[in-house]
Amino acid sequence: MCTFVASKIQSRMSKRYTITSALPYTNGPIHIGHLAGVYVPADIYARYLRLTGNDVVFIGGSDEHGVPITIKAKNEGVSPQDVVDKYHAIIKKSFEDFGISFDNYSRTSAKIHHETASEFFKTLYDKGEFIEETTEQLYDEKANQFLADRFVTGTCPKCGNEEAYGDQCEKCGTSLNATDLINPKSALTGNVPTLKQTKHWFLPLDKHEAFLKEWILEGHKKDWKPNVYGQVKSWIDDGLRPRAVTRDLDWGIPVPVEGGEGKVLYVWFDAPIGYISSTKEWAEREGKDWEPYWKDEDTKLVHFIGKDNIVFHCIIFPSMLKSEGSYILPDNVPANEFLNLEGNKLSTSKNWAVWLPEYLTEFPGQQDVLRYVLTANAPETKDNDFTWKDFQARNNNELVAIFGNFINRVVVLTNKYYEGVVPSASEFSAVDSATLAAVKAYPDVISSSIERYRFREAQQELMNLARLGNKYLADEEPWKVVKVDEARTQTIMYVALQIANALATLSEPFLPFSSEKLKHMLNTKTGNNDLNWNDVAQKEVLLASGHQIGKAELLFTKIEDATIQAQLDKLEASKKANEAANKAAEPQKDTITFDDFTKLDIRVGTIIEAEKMPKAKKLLVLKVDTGIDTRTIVSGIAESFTPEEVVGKKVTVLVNLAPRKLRGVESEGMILMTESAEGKLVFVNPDDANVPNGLQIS
Ligand code: B3M
Ligand code: ZN
Repeated sequence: MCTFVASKIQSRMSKRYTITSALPYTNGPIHIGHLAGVYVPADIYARYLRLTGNDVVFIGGSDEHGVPITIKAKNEGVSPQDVVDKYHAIIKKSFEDFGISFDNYSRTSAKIHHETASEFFKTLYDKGEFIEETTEQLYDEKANQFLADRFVTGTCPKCGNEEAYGDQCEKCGTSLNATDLINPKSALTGNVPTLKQTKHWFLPLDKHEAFLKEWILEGHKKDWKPNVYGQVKSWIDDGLRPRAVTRDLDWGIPVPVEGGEGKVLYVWFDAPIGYISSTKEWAEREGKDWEPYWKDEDTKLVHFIGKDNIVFHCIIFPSMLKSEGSYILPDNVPANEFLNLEGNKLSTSKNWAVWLPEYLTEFPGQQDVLRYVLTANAPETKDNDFTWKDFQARNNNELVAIFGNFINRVVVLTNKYYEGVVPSASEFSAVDSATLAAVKAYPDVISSSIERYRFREAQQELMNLARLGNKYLADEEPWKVVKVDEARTQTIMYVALQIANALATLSEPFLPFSSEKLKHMLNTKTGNNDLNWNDVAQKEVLLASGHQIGKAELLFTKIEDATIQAQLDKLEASKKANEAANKAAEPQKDTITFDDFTKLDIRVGTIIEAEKMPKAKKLLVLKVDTGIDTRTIVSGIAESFTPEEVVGKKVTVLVNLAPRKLRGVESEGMILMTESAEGKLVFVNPDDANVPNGLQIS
């Protein structure tokens, strides 16, 4: 195995890589699904490639155009620019906080992007790569504008859902054209839209079919992930059609050609060009040339995305690049499937998510734990589930018990026995030699997984190295040997310290914060002991005898049950709130006249006594001070309140309801109640206000 390893490393030459990760829409913060599907794997890949000496640019940025952003702005009564400014800052900070090591994080509202995307469109236009077509689109006469897909709602022609959107029915999943909707309505004004002619530019994907077939279906059958390849194949097999790349909207990049007034580039036309503009921005800042990163055939271009973006990155963007003519095409598009949370789909609108800013306040300093769990459970080949119990178990049983425990023992014992100075080894036993040889094999084992985009497998191998260290110490028991054999103890500690420093380097792509901490503990940031990836396999000595290490700090800390329960409770509350919000409201009753209303005599009162009605589960017998008298009211609230809980409560009472007997007790009025989100009865009451009893409610 070892000879194979060495030869493989020598043959791996330094290369230029352009790594992109999907530009998140800037209409909300990001959550664990984004991190697991796109940004953590992309970051592992980028960090690994830098550590192995490659020329890497890792590109990110915010996607600030598109209809959802304009809708959010409208709902909040602010401008789209306000919306994107707010979330761009939040998202950018989350990425920094979680160690996503972008070389540049840009935004599509940046000038350089507007220029780049405009120019790109212009080039394709001048080359005659578009077809122009005038079609009839829905138009809102009142708002004076064409209605983009999301601005139209109506009845789905497939399933009858009355709230389908112009691009999709969320009930049955059918993808629609706005003109397919029955009884369409403008989401802007509620008006019935009219049809009006409008001209748009289309990218004739059908013309690129042959090239796409050859490039992907034949060229990448083996190296692209089956989920990606399969989706692309089914799109191509279905037959590709021209796709509009402009929209009638006022938020976006203006169409830069004659007849384009009042129109903007389709968000999916401009967004991927954002990768190019972000690269340009980076190159300008760094004094580099951006072009080799996008135009040199030797550059490897890799797009990290979620599965909902596959068609855009594998069919549409490559067709754009190919039409332009001077760009390279992606070498791979390792799209992931989706991450679920506690068995349910992550959802922004249902607040079913773990938001990164919130995680960080609740688990300060524990970014690596989340990175670790998301990689261990990455939805690489199928949708996967994040559960808080698994989060806790992986932290406590793996990071704390294996990795952390090994490092802690090594550092503590080195300080205890040798005042922190790495001892020298005398003779290696067979176990020592085998252990050191095994350590040197890890860089290549992990590389091979990373290079095939198998990040969970790669991280498992990293943990196997920590396991190896843990087992070595447990088997060799230096804490016992130290009593009888000084030289042997030194050798054991020397070997263990070599493993610790290998871990400090090899963990960097996965656990960057812990790697940094470990390097600090081992005091390898300066001098000769900070290893790169290949050093671990190639250097004879990984941590030199005589080197002074630092003091022990905890790398990971145990997460208690109560902490996990608090997270579960939070999700439970989201679920309840959703159920309440989704509960269909009762239809309105028949209208009443004002005279009808004034017949009701509703007063403020206080419950002064309460007891259970014998043999009735639901009933309490109450004495209520109504301000005009004290009367008996029988109320069906015993399943929501104990008698003790209600005594002293202010309530609203309908006092002129005809008395009626319940279980032999005459009830002289009714207490007004409603239901909480959890289905518990609650008083409709002036509880907090200091209102005198008897006050009329009118
Ligand atoms: N903003 C969709 C998304 O966030 C879109 C990605 C653009 S990548 C060029 O899933
Ligand atoms: Zn439908």
